[in-house]
Amino acid sequence: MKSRALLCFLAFWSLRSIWSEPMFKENFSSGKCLGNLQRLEILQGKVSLQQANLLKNGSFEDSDKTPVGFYLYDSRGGQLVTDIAYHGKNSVFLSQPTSLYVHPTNFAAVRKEVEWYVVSAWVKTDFPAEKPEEILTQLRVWGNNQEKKHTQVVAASIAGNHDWVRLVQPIKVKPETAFIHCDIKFILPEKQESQGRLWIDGVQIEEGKRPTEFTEKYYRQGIYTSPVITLTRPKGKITWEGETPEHTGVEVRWRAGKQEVDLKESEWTRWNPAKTVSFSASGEQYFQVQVRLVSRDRGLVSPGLVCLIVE
Ligand SMILES: [Ca+2]
Repeated sequence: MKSRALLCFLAFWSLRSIWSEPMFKENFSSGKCLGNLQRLEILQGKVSLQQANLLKNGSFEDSDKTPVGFYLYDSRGGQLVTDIAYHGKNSVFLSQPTSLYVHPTNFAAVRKEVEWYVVSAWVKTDFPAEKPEEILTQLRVWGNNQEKKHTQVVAASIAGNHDWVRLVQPIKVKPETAFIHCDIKFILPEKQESQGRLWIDGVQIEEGKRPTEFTEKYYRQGIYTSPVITLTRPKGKITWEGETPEHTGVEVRWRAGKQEVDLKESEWTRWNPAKTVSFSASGEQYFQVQVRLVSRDRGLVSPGLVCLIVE
């Protein structure tokens, strides 16, 4: 039963079809790629996407005069401030009707297999709205196809308030959608243009229908688990072949046991970023390798795993 539970766990983490095939043991043959890898990427198969903000700098902390990754439609109506913030030290302050846009370099790339994304932003205003129709802030979300044409527009809005309030807008993406971006629009009734002020912070785009707590983190991973192989000698090395574009990495670990049921989580080595990992498994017949593909790139860039060799 232990073995079955372990297999279920590994199947959950595995990237591709290796666990949908019957379990088999491969002989330990030098120089041979394990399993049917072809070219593994994080985007293939199951992906473990932990709490992640697909936008860079959603807290505006990376800023000079303007926050990196965003821009104001009319710069006269807004500025970066460092004395009021929902998260960190900075927020964007709008004192006139204008919009804060996500810069095109900061659009969130859409994965084909993901149906829902949710955009959220924390806002605060000192405008004392008296009527519900006096819309003061509006979150607009676009999904774009490859030609950058708008395919859908949705909006969420709130009236005046004093405390930080979160605007949330889920978006169901159409199949051709390649990017999601958004703007936060500040609208004032004409007669009261000089009375309202708006602060924006904690802008986030993430997968799913409901927003999670605001974060600046981004981390995506996929784990490939090799078939169990039989060692014919006690020492050797594990080598992986593939590519690691900027902000991505590949990590390898191994485990060994006298029997498959003896394999325990504690027997794993630490993650190792080297392309070659030595191992010593004296008397341990059963041997297995795991490779973790990691990406901190907010686009769709993934490391590629082409071959995994035990020799
Ligand atoms: Ca901030």
